[in-house]
Amino acid sequence: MGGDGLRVEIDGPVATLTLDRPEALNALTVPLKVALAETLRAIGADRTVRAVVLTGAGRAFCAGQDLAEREAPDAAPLEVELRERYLPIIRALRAMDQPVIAAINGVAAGAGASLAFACDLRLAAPEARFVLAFGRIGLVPDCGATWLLPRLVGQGRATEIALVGEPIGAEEAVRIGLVGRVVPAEALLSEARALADRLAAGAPLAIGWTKHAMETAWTSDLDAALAEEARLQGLAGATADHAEGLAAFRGKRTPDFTGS
Ligand code: LHQ
Repeated sequence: MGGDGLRVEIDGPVATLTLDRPEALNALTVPLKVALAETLRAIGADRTVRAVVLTGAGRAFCAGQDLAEREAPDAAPLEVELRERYLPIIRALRAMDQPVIAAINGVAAGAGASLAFACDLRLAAPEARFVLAFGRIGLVPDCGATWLLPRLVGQGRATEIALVGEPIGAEEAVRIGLVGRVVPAEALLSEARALADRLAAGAPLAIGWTKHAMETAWTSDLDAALAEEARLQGLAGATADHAEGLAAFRGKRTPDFTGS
């Protein structure tokens, strides 16, 4: 795994993926997009990985599509590029059972902002900012931004962000619910790792079901959401991890969840 501008480090139950083209603010090229999609799919199938951190090398999180690459004569049409290169990344992030934490160390622009939106949790350094750069270059929001952003900040604010395109700084991002919290740049990765470790110590099946239930509830009515919760609770209640959680509570000890 890894290569082509993506650094992959697996340490115990936590995988850290670093977009690693700092000279171009980690802009997304075809090799990087392919590596990211393949890595996310592989990690999604790897039960030993229980949480993922996504971050950027250098001073940016990700500047979105590599604009120089788009000028190549053989560049694929935008719709094809999105369908074949970008959507597998967004789908993999949303489909994987493990929680993904974006550690947003700097600017997240265009598709780079969408990448951060598609993660489950977001921590930001004070230097982080979100730039919905699409409008400035005559494009529309993509990579799930029209779907993900309203779910994070509400339709009114999301529409304003998408149409006006003013950069959103770290503190404002926290205020509007786009980011969980701001942490000093030098502590960003260790804080993200601490959060990942905490999630990795949870019951993996329940965490995966929670992640998916939180999402499907948006597109269902209350009755359907209640029924889905009941169905998932039936599954969760039958796991060894639930029995372990109860036993640990009774024994006043930390549970040892195995994902079964
Ligand atoms: C870059 C990039 C970049 C290449 C900075 N590419 N080199 C999806 C489907 C298919 C195609 C179309 O689009 C999409 C969705 C999208 O992602 S559209 C949005 C694409 N991204 C942008 O429009 C952002 C472009 N970048 C910027 O506006 C600025 O660079 C930001 C605001 C991100 C950061 O500004 P500064 O901090 O002032 O840095 P800088 O502009 O000086 O950039 C530093 C270097 O990084 C510079 O290279 P150089 O060789 O001059 O040092 C830039 O050319 C390079 N770079 N973004 N997307």
